[in-house]
Amino acid sequence: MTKQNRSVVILAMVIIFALIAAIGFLLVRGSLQDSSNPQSSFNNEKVEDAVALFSDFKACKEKVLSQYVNNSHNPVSLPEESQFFCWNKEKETFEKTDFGLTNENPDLSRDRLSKTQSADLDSDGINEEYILQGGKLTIRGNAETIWQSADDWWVEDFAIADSTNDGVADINLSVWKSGSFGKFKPIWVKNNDPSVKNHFFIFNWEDGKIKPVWQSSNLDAPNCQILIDDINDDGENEIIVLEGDYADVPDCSGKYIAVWKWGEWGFLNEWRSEEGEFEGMGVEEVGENKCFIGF
Ligand SMILES: [Ca+2]
Ligand SMILES: [Ca+2]
Ligand SMILES: [Ca+2]
Repeated sequence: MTKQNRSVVILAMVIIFALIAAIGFLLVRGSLQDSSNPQSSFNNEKVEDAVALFSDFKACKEKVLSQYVNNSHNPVSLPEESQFFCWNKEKETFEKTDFGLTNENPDLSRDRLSKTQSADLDSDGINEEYILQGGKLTIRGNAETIWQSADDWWVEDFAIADSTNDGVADINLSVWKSGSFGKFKPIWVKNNDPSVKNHFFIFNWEDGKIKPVWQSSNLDAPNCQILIDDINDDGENEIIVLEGDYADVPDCSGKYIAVWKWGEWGFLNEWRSEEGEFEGMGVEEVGENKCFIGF
């Protein structure tokens, strides 16, 4: 090799080494910037590990919930911008109604941390306790735990009432979980989207056990709160939900109030409010009417 050739080879090696060093520096810098942003790990759609996505979601959720610790058990005084919606029999629709303010109604408190309901759904004459705490629903009876929601679910809210109008009280859950389907996905779906989305699940007691009755796939908007009541006085229950926005995840803040009704195999949307900001909602009897309130 001539002296000139040797110089060219050395120069080429120096250039290649400098390029590798520059690329390496940029890669390291990029990954540090990513990890320094706490949101990035949750929003990173490229992570296809459902377990990792759910555990990120749960950690964020617990962080958000801790902000509500101090005021979670206080009754809510209705702020001035509260909105009342009542069924108008003549027009056959829900209408925003001006009733002025109702103050300090403890039934309207929305507890973001825990919620307990008692009901005898297995008809043994003794009430079971349905306890929601830290994203987990536990059913207890005779001082024993009868059932618990899955570890890879976050239960946002629940309601015990006959949502399917078949005369049997249902356990209705608003659940966050990773993946649109459970163990069995429809054959026409190639890839199960692993992102954490909100679902509506219904369970019943059957032969002394809790059995799934109906489970939605990913909902278009998350249900932050569920109420079940016959809100238009037709003898059948409606489901009134406080709909949030996936953009607010891990928080769930109300943007719309929507009324749904059980159809033959799923829920049909009957009505939706205009966009607003609702911290919570409640049902209240106003004269002969039953109205729901967004506050
Ligand atoms: Ca019972
Ligand atoms: Ca039912
Ligand atoms: Ca009804």
